[in-house]
Amino acid sequence: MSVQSTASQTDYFIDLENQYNAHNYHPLPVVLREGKGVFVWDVEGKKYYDFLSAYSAVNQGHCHPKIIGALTEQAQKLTLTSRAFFSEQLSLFSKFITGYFGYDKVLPMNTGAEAVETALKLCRHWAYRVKRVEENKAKIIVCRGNFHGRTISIISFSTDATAKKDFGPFNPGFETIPYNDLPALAEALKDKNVAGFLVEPIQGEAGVNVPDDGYLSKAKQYCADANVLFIADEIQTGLSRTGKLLCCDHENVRPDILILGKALSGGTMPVSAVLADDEIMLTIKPGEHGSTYGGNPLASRIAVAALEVLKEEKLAENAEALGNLFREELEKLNSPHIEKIRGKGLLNAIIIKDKSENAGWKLCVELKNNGLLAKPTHGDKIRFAPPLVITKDQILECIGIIEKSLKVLD
Ligand code: IF1
Repeated sequence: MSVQSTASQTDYFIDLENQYNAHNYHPLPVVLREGKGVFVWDVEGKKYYDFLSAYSAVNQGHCHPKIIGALTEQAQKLTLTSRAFFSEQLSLFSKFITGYFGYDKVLPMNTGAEAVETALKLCRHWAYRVKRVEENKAKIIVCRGNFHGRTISIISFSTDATAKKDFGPFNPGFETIPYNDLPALAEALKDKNVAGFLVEPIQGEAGVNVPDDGYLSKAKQYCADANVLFIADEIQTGLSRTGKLLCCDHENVRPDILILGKALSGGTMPVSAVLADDEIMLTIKPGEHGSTYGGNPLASRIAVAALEVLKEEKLAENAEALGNLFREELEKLNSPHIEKIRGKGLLNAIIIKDKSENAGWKLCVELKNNGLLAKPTHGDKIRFAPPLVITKDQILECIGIIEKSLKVLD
């Protein structure tokens, strides 16, 4: 395939993608070709700090050598068997990940949304087969501002009009309460048909919405008292992103159902998983749930390597320390354009004061021009989430880029 001269390669590939790809995103005008660690390069050869990390799927850094090594080795042996047969790699992965997180069993899937759907189905099975809720009456509580994926069931309980408009009709069985609101949860839990409470320990898409200290631990206690499953969606907050292995670990909360995805594969391919103890997991019988690629040998081998890297390279500790440094240095800027800084570990966001339509976009284009890639969410919130392998010097360099770029809002 011949490509245009380097000067207009960016335009050439943008035109191709706009011509032949659905317009379900509005990407920043940059065309990426390569990634390594905290850096990505565009088709013009320009280097950037990646401060999105593919929405926290690249915690271990782009193309981590150990993870790519596991991928390339397994890819030449056996990639897919389906679950019609046992597989060496799935059995090894299952033992490894259940020991790693301390659960009886794992149910492996592919995308995060599939894992969330799996958790919802597990919760309903448990409701009817263990809690003895009346058939088709099970309810699952969710939070306003949630983001759990894009399937019809999941957007049925979204409160974001953009995510759900003109996709109806929607699936019943969900009740929405305000996030970070314990009295509202206590009230909702009075309904004996409630089977589960699905919550993000920090709401990512909502703009890194961090709940009050104690919210998760009290919510878990309320659920236990009401015989309701506490279901933690750690797809974005898990795997060392917030400074602990799981965000729930900050409050020593052990979810009844734990949902993982994204960085579970280190950004190589879709790998997700649901973990639970036998009372919940064994409610699903053979033939009641599954997927073609769920638990495939390639994904299993990659996930073991991706999880090993988190501990070997102490990425949670690095996220904790450098996240604190990042927020402290942002505060020290005393920028007239920053209304709020919030986050935990290396999952952070700023809220800018300029609420005009394109202010967030304009800042992100300027950040791009200065060598740092980030994306606005809901207009005035800019998420900053670099790979967890970033160094102190690189954080300080990026603070300089952010300081310089904020001037575009003057
Ligand atoms: C998009 C952000 C959005 C997630 C949580 C489940 C899923 C996600 C907590 C589903 C996925 C991605 C999806 C992507 C943008 C990004 C995202 F929050 F990370 F920024 F949309 F809200 N639970 N989040 O964050 O996992 O099926 O995508 O593997 O859809 O635009 P998935």
